[in-house]
Amino acid sequence: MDFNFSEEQKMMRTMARDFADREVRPLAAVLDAEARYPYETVEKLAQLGFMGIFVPPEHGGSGLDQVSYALVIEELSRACAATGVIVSAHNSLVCYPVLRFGTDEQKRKYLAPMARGEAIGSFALTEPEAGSDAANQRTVAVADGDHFVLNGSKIFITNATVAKTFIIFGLTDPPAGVRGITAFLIERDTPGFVVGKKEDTMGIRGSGACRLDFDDVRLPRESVLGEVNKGFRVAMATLDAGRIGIAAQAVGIGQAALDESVKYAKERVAFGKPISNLEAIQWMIADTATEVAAARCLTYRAAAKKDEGDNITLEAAQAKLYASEMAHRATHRAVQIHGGYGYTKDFPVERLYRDARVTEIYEGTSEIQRLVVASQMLK
Ligand code: COS
Repeated sequence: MDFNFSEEQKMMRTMARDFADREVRPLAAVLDAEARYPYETVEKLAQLGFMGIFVPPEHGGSGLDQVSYALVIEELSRACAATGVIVSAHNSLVCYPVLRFGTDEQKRKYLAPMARGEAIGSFALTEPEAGSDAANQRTVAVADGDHFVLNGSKIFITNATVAKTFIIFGLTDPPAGVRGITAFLIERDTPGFVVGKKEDTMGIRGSGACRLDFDDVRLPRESVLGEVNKGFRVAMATLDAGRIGIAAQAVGIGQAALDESVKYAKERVAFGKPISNLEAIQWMIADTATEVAAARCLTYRAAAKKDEGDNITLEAAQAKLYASEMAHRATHRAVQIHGGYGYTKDFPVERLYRDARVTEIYEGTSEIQRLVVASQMLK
C-alpha cells in the first residue's frame, strides 16, 4: 500500500474539502432540524463529478478510484454526515453494482443519468424481518412469462425520498433461501411501486430514508441485475464495497468531533484558564486524534486494496467496524468536553453524536462486522 496520494487524489480531496466548507457545512444543522434532503447540494455535487466517482468517462462519470471516493466521502461527512451517506449510497451501492454486474444495456441506460445526478440511486435490501439476517427476505418476485411480479416491502432505504433508480432484492425461489434471491433494477415510476413514509430517525436526518412497498410490480426480465437467484452475492459484494464508504463517513464524523473538541478546549475557560490546559481534556483529545488516524489508515487500506482488484471482505469489515466505533467514542468525548453546552443544539457536537450512532448499524452492524472478520480469520 502506497501512503502517498496521487496528484489526482489530492485534487479530489481539496475539491471536496473546499466544497464541503462552502456549501455543505452551512446547511448541516438545517437539514438535521428539518429532516430535509439537500436537493440543491446534490446538483452541485454532480457538477463536481461526485455522483459518478467511479463511473467511467464513457458513461459520463469521473472514472476515479476507491481511494478518491473515500477521500470525498470523508470530507463531505466531516461537514455533514447526511450528505456524506447520500453520496456514498448512490456511488457504492448503486453505481458500483450496475458497473460490476450490469449488462451493457443496463450500463448505457442507468449510469449516465446517475453520474449527472439526474437519477439518484437507492439500494433496497433491508426489510422489517431482514436486517442482519439479510437472507430472510419476504419480498417475493414470482416469474410470469418474460416478467417477474414483485410484492413486499423494504424499510430504512437511504435516498429513497428522491431516488429514480432502485436496486431491489426479492425471492425468486423461496425454498432455496439465500440461493433463491435475485437483484432487480427498478425505476421510481413503475406502477405498483410506492415510496412510502419517511423514517423519523435519531441522526442522519437529511438522507431521505423511506419505506418502500411493492404491490404486483411487473418487472421485465431485462431488469434482473446479475443472474437470477444470484442476488445475495450481488448484495454481499456490493456491501463489501459500500462499507468503505461508511468507514470513510465515520472517519469524517470523528475528524469533525476532533476539530470541534480542539476549538472549544482552547476557547472555554474554567478554573482560570482554557480547559485545553487540563490533562483530563488533553487525554481525551489525544485518544480521539490517535483513533481517527488509525481508522483513516484502515479505511484507505481497504480502498487501496479494492483498487488493486483484490477481495476486500476482511479489510472493509475491519475498517467499518473500527471507524464506526471510533466515531462513537470520538463524539461521546466531544460532547463531554463541551459539558452542558454539548448537550444542546447550539453546538454541532450534539448532532455529530447522533449522526455517529448509525454508522455502527447500517450496512451491517458491528456484530455482523465482527462475524465477518472472525469468519475470515477462522476459515
Ligand atoms: N461477497 C460475495 N459473495 C458473498 C459474500 C461476499 N462478501 N459473502 C457471502 N457471499 C455469498 C456466499 O459465497 C454464498 O454464496 P453461495 O451459496 O453461492 O456459495 C452466499 O453469499 C451465502 O453466504 P453465507 O452462507 O455466508 O451467508 P449468510 O446467510 O450466513 O449471511 C452474513 C452472512 C450474516 C454475513 C450476511 O447476511 C450479512 O452480511 N448480513 C448483514 C447485511 C447487512 O449489511 N445489512 C444492512 C443492509 S444495507 S443498509
